[in-house]
Amino acid sequence: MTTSTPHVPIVYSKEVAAARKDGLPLVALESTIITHGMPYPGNLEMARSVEEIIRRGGAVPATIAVIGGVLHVGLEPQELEDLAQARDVMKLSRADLAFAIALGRTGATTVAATMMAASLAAIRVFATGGIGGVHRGAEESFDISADIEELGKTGVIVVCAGAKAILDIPKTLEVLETRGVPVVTCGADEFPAFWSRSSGLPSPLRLDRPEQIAAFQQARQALGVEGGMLVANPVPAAAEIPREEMEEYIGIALQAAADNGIAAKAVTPFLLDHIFHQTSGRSLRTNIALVENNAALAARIAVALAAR
Ligand code: PSU
Repeated sequence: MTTSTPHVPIVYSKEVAAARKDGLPLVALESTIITHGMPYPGNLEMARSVEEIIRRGGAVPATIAVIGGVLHVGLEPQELEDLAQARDVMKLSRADLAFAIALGRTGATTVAATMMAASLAAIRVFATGGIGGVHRGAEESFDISADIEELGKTGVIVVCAGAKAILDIPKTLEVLETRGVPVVTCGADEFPAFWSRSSGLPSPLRLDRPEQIAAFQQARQALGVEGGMLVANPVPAAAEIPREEMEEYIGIALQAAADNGIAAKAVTPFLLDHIFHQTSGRSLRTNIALVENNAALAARIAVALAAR
């Protein structure tokens, strides 16, 4: 009988393996946004352009997914293309990442599962669109994303455009605070609301330069503080959909979700898809613009961390 902890085999893409060897800054990317967050082919275009933006920023992209039970950190171009069109892909979080690995399944990683994989691969920065959080009506449904718990535990910087406005943002910020997760908005006093620059809520912290964010994270580690940091990066003004307008779409989508009995993991993809159809695709263009913006900032943070 062996008492040693078994290691999860990780398959690195050629590009990521070379970057690890050369000590280059890496930025993790999730795959649920590709498989459950956006329709094909917009999802593939987004995934490719985000990787390219990270390269242009002087870092190396590592898109994370489980393919046939194997944890991949960095996908080859064909793997990315296949995943963007795949059906019956699991949406993996902390509760079932190991399930997919053990049972040979294919699954996309959410923010929570991507943070776990990034941490295993010693990647310190991760770019996404918007984290999951406390859902509206959580006092009844108990629906709180596992992303929040993961941020409290795993030491990765997550760059997002705020919490998705479909959530209860004040409660999301409350729970993040309880879990000891710093919420830093870059370049604004207000915490952003994904499609909109404004949430009506002040950001707990503000920093305007990637070097400051890197210094803050390093100081947390020196203090022995566990867990990640949430960096909120408001969507570029040219691409935003104003908050009042979004609230209308969200109200209609939430009602449709209730009418159709949508629950648990299916809620967020359902709402995103409903809003995509209501806005005739405009919400998707905003979503892509904000992820690209986050990728650029994440690359700058990764470069700043590597220089310290
Ligand atoms: N950002 C996007 N689109 C998405 C997501 C993030 O622009 O679809 C995904 C992330 O994978 C995140 C998930 O972890 O939404 C949240 O799902 P839930 O609310 O079920 O925890």
